Amino acid sequence: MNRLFARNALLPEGWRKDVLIEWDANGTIVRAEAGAALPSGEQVVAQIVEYALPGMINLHSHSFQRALGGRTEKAGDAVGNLKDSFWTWRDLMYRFARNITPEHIEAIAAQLFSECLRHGYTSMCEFHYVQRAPDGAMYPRPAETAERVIAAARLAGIGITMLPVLYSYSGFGESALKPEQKRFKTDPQDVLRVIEALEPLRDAQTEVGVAPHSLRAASVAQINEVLLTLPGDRPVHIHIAEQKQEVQQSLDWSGRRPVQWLLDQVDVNERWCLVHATHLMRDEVDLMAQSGAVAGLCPTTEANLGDGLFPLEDFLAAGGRFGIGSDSHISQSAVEELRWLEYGQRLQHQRRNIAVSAEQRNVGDFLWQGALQGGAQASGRPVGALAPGRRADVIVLDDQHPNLYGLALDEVLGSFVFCGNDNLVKDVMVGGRWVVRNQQHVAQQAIAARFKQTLAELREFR
Ligand code: NGQ
Ligand code: ZN
Repeated sequence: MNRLFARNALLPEGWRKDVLIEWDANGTIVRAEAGAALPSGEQVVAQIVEYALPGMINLHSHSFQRALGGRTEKAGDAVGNLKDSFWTWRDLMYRFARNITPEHIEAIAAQLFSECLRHGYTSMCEFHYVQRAPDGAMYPRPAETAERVIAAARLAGIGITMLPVLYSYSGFGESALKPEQKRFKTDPQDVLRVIEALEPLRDAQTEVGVAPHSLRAASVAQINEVLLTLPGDRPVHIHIAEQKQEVQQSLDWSGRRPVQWLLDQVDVNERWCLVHATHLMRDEVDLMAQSGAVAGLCPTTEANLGDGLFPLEDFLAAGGRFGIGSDSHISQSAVEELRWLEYGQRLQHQRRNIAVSAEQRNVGDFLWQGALQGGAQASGRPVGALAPGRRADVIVLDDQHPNLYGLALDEVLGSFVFCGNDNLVKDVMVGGRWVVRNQQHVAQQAIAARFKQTLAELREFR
């Protein structure tokens, strides 16, 4: 029976009581009504839960980096001022990417996706750039590695937006790729070929967009060339203004900052997700907010890599849209991203309760609902709300956990997002199918065994 009865459910308009959710055979919600009667008699087959909310969208993922976790947290040989930085981390990551196989890519992604599901995410946006073989040749199947990541999403049962990456240069001004970037090399024609090869895989759980890696790795002319051919409704993601050095290089080369430069030269609109956008001037904040693009914020990775803090308060005041991603996957928890997002702002401004609006003063509710809306927009898929026409992507909280005892409804998300470190996500449904039951992923053992084997094979990468 395709129905769920939630004594409390988070609808777009807020928490509502006695919500009956029904979906069709394809996993799309056909009904989500508050104040419904508890199904009785023959209909009691409905499942009854206490707290149901829409699963979160993870709008920025490089899934293979999950296997690097914990292995880059040791200081290198600092010589003079050459301290560890984003760029030294990137060298390690490149070395790790050098020899991974399509099988490894699939195994790591499946593990990651099962973990993301257990921690509240029901959709991923995969910013996918390891597209060539270790020797730099194209695989016989141009979408080989992208297909592996999609296969992993299907195995784990998570929704996915695959974003094949355009990656041609090592820096501003079209400088040649470095040898260690040869597995990433694509030009507009390569990317369009991959997108075409993925076309038959598009379905209710799978969308395909594109991702110019950054203004360092793709030129404006190339970006516009790809956009000319890509259907107008597909999402477009780009890394931008993450590091101060990148902003400086952009200024040196073009006289403009990266976000200024992009907004000047390219039609950036609602289909765009600007990932990180950490280092912005006030006018860039306003222009970016006005563009309708989503800010793709990845607080745990941005902290881990020493990026800086996004000007969230100004951006929200300007009407900007945001979503969250776990990027390098140093964390797989939606709660942790949202918590860090707010805490970064509190530490910076030395105030409290910053991610709120006049209409929504509960920080947890504001963050969860905001990241759902922005994430759904960035994913290009009908997700992020318990409403007709959206996917039946639902997480159920553990109402037996002490952190949820004795709370008013408008305190539930405050506790979920800010209180303690236990995982309160108990059951997870994607497209109407349960994929996490009682905190266990349904294919956890097989997926973990393959991941363990993969890590054993990738032990030595330095
Ligand atoms: C990436 N990650 O593509 O994995 C990047 C690092 C780069 C983040 N930006 C590489 N967090 O930007 O050149
Ligand atoms: Zn990234």
